Amino acid sequence: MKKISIIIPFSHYIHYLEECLDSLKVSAFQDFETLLVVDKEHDNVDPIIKKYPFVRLIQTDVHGVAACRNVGLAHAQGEYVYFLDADDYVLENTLGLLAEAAKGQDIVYGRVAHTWNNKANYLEKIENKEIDPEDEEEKEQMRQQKIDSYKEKNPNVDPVQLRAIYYLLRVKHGIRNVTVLGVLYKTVFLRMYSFKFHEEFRYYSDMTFLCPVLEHIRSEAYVEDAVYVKRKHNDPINYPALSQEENDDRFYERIRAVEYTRNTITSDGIVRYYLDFKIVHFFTRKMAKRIRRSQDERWRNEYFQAMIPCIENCRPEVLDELNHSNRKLVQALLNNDLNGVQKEVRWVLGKKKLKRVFKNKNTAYKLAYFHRYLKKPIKDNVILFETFMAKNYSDSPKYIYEYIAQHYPEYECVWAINDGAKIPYGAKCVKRFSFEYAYYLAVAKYLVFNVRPPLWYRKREGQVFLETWHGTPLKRLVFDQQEVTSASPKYKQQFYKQRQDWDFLVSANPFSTKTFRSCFMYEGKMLEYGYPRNDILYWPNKDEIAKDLRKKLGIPTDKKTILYAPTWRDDQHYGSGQYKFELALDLHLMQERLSDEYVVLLRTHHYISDKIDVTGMEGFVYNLSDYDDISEIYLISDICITDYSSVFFDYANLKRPILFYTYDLDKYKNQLRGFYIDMNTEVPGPLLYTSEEVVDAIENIDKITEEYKERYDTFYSRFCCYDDGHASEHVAKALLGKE
Ligand code: C2G
Repeated sequence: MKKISIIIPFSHYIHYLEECLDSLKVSAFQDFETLLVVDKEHDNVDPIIKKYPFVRLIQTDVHGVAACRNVGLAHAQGEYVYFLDADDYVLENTLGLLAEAAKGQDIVYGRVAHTWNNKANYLEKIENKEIDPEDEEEKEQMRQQKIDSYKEKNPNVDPVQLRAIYYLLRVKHGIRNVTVLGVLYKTVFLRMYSFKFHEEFRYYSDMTFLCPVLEHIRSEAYVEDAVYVKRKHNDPINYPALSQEENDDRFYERIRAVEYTRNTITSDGIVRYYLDFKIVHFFTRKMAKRIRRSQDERWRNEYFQAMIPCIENCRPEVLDELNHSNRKLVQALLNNDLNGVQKEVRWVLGKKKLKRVFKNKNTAYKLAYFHRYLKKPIKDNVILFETFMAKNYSDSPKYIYEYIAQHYPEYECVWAINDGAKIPYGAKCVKRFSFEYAYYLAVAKYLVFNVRPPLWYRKREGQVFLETWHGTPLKRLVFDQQEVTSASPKYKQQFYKQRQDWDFLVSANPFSTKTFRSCFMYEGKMLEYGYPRNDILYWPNKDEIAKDLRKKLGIPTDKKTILYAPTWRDDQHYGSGQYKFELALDLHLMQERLSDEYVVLLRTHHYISDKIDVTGMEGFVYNLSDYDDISEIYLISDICITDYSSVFFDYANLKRPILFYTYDLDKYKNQLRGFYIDMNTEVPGPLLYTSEEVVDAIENIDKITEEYKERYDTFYSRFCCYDDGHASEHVAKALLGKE
């Protein structure tokens, strides 16, 4: 007999299954059987399953997690049963730690950790202390204090049950967090009472199994380090986990599952007390807010009515222990007083908002946005522009603006800009996250952004949003990214919502059009005119502009210039939007071998907060990282070195040599992002891996230009085919409906 039967219900998302089974394959403890119970509506598992001969495949004609788990229970032959979901994984020591502690107790449980990451990145985060074991200790202590205080007040309660309830019913969390995961259940104990999941429930079946189990346990053990890793899906749009699925039945199912579970446990036991506690808190913490705020009327009608009997059936002490405001809420519900509930929520939320404003006065503009500015009429002749979160005056919005300012002066243009840069043609400047900014976000008819607006922006009916984006995609983006190593884990979800606001998206070439459709899941209007920011590269006076700029920046006229413009690295950051950059290019070597003929123009990405130290190299290295517009810098660059930045798609318009310094290609490609095109065969220049190779290439630039000529030409016709110096004009006309 094996020590553990692992039951994995499987239905969809085959791409997660492999990591789940891999985690079992490499587990230090191997005394287990794996039952993969396959739902009747499953994805085809055959291609994967061959790689894991230890898996016992059980094909069923049942549907749903609950039913598959029940099938697994019937087949389990191990001393203990452990449920593992096909999109989750365990750590190497998890099963061993649990098995070691399992000495005949009814249940043995560990911790359930939630993450957005795959296993490699999760482990890296632990190693880098981004997941802090001290936080866990603190949580653990708080839990223990709660348990102790409950015990003091209720000396008759069984401490075995109490601790298990705290951990497994997850008393501090919402009702959807009740989980059977992370626990060894003794098989004979389960069979003695015939515990089963109620198969009618899609979302809340865990509580139908767990509550009766908790009611009957007589012995237990807890192993804090036995971690079950629950993966939150970073793409709830295409691959939602059950907990992320939005479904009309969800509300009623929650109530039905609570009522059903109540009937399977004793009415005056502690499990019942906490079950009632959870449903009451669902009402006070979540539902009451929805009753006030939701666009969906059902919260104020059907759902409100359905909740009344459910709360009426709660144990009285649960209601007695509520604080004043929550008691008022519940009382209003029980009196069928919808207005009373709404009034109380308004009062509580209002207080919270005020507190927040007092604590952080900087957010007051948001209140003004929602409560005043959104009520003002939209101004038909106002256009708000923003580039790179108001960090500079550049990129496509700059060129669109200049075209509009010259040709349609009747429009009032406003720029969001933080450092008070001088904007030509007299545009009004506002600081991002100020009252004025919030005002123009609300009343401007037209908005032109090259990244996304703040998350709190609400597009109004009548507003026209032009998203220019900021580069032809080389790195995989949004929905084409498997892991989101940087940004918020909710990135995909937020993106999905925000891109619904776009009326126009600018595309620089057919490749971008195709890729943007997939990576942004964008179906709206695409403006396929080239990049407005590249117009300058075709202007007839571009040589004069270059000459003036060289003079302005003090770059010697007798030297050629090498632009080094690398991108940022998703995994190297200090905090949100603040990235580290360690210069891997040996500028001293370049100075030694190239300074007779060249100077270097260094340009870091706007995300990089590190200032590269170039002391000692004055006169050879010019740090132009703070210069607003890279398009102007292209004009004064004779050679461009980049890595995975989209700069080369734009620079190629000049048909000047491009080198790729790709010292961390494997990591970038395989771990961080992945690419849309083959760096080895499709980019218009050589991949170089050391500073020596870069310097050699520059010394032999004519030879390299010759060598890559054919590839460059192919690249140019594929990616620079729309740019002709008139993109701003076309885009501006499309935006303003002047075509
Ligand atoms: N950029 C710059 N200096 C750099 C790198 C980039 O000024 N050293 C500017 C260029 O205009 C570039 C844009 O920022 O085209 C975007 O930078 P990327 O390095 O390509 O990176 P990212 O901001 O992640 O955008 O589809 C494009 C992608 O979204 C990439």
